[in-house]
Amino acid sequence: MISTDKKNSQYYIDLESQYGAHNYHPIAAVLERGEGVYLWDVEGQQYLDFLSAYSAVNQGHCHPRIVNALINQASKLTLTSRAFHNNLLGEYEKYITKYFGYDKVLPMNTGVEGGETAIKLARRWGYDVKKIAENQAHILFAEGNFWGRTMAAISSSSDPSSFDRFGPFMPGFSLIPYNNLAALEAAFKANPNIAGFMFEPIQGEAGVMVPDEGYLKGIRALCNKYNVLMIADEVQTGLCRTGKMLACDHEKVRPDIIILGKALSGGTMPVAAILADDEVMLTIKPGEHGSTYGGNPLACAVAMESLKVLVDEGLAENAEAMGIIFRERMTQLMGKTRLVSLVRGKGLLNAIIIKPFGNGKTAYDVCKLLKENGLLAKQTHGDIIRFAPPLVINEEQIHQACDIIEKTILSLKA
Ligand code: IF1
Repeated sequence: MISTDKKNSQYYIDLESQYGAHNYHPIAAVLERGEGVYLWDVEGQQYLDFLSAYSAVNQGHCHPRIVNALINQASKLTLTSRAFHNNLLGEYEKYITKYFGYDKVLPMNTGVEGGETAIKLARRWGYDVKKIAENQAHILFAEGNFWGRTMAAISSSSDPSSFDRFGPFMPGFSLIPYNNLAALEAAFKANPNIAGFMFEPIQGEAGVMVPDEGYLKGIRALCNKYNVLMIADEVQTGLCRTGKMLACDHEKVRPDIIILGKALSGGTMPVAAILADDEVMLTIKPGEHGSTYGGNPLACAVAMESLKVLVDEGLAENAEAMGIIFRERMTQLMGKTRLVSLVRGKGLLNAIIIKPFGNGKTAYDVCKLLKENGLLAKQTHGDIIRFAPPLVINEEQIHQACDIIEKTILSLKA
C-alpha cells in the first residue's frame, strides 16, 4: 500500500502562504534533508547548495561532529540563564578568546544582536574612555552595509527596502561611501565624537563588494590616528568563508571589536560572539547587557565543535583553492556570453552580475532556472547572484556546479 500521507512541495508552500508572514519571497524549493553540500526537497530532488543559508553552513549541512555535540549536550543541560554559572561557558570563553586572540568574548545569539552589542560597547567606551559628552557618541557605517533587521540596523542602512516606512530612526549614526579612505578620514576629522566605525570586510548583501587592497589596513591606521574603534562585522565573511579564518586576516589587520555569528554554530542554532580586549569589554558592568540564551551551554558545546571543525578540516585553505577554480570557470563563462558582465569575490564568497535578458527577466529568474537544473542560489539587488557553497565542497562538486551554472546561463537568450 503506497502511503498517501506524503505531501508535495506545493502543499508546504501553500501552508506557509496561508499561515506565515509574507516577509520573504523564496525560490520554490521545499527542502527536507541536508548533508554536506547537498540538499534534498520533499520530492527527493537533489540540489547543490550555493547559498549555505547565507554563510551559516560553512561546515556543510548536518556535520556529524557538530550534530553529535548538539545531541550530547542537549541530553544533559541546554539552558541555565546567566543568573547562574554552568560548566561549559568558561571553557568556551577561554577556547574562543585564545582561538581569535582577544581578552574577552560577550556571547549572544543572532548576528544582529552582535551588531547591537558592538554599538553599545563602542558608545560606552566612547563615554568612559574617549570621554565623549553624554549622548553625543556617534557611530559611522558604510553605505551598502547590511547587518540585520532591528531598528538600529535599519537606522544605519542606506537601502530603502530595509528602512522605508519603519521610522522614526535611531540617532547618532551616519554613513560614508564604502571602500573610500578619504571619506573616512574626512568624517573622523569633522566629528571628534565618533566612537566607532562598523564595516564588513567584504559587503555581502550589497553584492559581494570586495574593497581595494589596503582598505582594511587604511581603516586600521585611521582608527588609530583618530582614536576610533574599528568594528569588523565578520558575521558573513568570517569563519573561513573568504579563504582566511577572518576576512580581516587577508590584510593582517586586528579590529578592536569582531562580530561573529552564522557558521559559529555550523548552521544548527543561533550563536553569536563579540570579541574585544578588556579596555572595551569591561566598560559594560554586571546587569547592563545580556540575553536569555546568550552563552547557553548548548551553544557553547556546538560553537566549540564548529570552530574545531573549521581548523581540523582545513576549510579556509579549501575555500581559497575552490574559490580560485570557481572564479576561473566563471571568467571563462564570461567569454562565452554577453549576459555575465562581472565576476568577483574571495574564497567561496563570490558573485556574478547578470544583464537583463528575454523581456526583462532578471537574476531572480536565473535562480529559478538554476533550481530546475539542481543548484540553489539567491540573487541580491536585482542583477547580482551570490554563490556561496559550504566550504567542504570538493573539486568534483565545484566543477559540477559550474557546469550547471554554465549550462543554465548559455541556455538564456540575451
Ligand atoms: C535576512 C541578507 C545576508 C549579515 C551581516 C549581520 C547579519 C547578517 C554581514 C545579521 C545577516 C542574513 C539575514 C537574512 C539573510 C541574510 C543576508 F540577505 F539579509 F543580507 F547574508 F546577506 N551581519 N544576514 O549578512 O545576522 O541577525 O541574521 O543572524 O534577514 O533575510 P542575523
